[in-house]
Amino acid sequence: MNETSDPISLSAKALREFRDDVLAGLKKEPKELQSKYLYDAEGDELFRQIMRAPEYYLTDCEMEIFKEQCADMAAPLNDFRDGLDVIELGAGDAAKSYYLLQYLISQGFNFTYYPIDISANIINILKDQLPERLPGIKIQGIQGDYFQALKKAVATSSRPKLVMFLGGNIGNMPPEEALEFCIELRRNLSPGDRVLMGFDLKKDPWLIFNAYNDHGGITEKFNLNLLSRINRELGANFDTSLFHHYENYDPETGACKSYLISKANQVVTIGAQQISFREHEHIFTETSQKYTSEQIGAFASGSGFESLLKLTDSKDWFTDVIWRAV
Ligand code: AVI
Repeated sequence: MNETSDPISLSAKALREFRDDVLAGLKKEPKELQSKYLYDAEGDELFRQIMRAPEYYLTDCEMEIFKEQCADMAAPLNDFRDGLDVIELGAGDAAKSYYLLQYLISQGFNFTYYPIDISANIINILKDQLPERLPGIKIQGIQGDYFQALKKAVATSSRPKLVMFLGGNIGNMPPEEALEFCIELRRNLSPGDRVLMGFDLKKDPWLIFNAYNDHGGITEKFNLNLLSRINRELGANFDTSLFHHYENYDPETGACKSYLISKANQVVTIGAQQISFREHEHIFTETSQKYTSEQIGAFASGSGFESLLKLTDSKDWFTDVIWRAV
């Protein structure tokens, strides 16, 4: 989930798409904005701060799994010691995958690491810095959209693959879309290939509620930054002090949803268009879906994978699973 949208680097096509999506979403009833637009340069920085917030447990839990259970994680890859492509969708700074890559090197695996990210900047940083920290690593970064880049990676070699999708990013898709994503992932792989995916688990609803309502107000800033981004890039005039962040977790469905709420009746101008908001009207901005282990198993079987391994952190709050394409 790392999208760099520095206005200077944003192509005309991407800007047009952004404007069309924003206007279409704000003309809907109820209003919505797509969560992928939360991640411009400001949004990336705010998300880095969220990951350090004491209430946001996801990163620490998954980091613990990677720091302490790499040997278990690598066991289902043993058949591929002599040749493996490790592909990471949305690699970011590879802070967690670093531990697995280090372990694979220490165990003499012959592999190439293909980090995929929408941000060319992130790929360049990884290509420069990772070999300093992991001498001997073979790395081929690919900038682009997940599946478009995955196709490129798959086309470059016929070795077995491990595709990683970490951080609970799959939770930012509604469940039906997440299943579609797994089906599309399977379509791009061959029988025997492996997937390593991180899912946030259902738990005490207060823990989840607080993770998206941190006391420092970083999540609120992160959410409001979407309106500031629309101001910056689309010439809009949102007054962010007239909106507030609201999050709601439903323990029945596992849906954790973020909204921006209008504090007043108001009219906002976006370029030549005017959008009206009623007092208390909401804009849906993001879903962060939580799952049970049974639901995760159903994703695997429903998309053509067999579950091989399930690792959890010591609190049982987050899980990384390994699947095999059947
Ligand atoms: C990137 N993703 C997994 C985060 C999450 O937990 O859904 C995004 C986020 N939104 C608010 N806080 C964190």
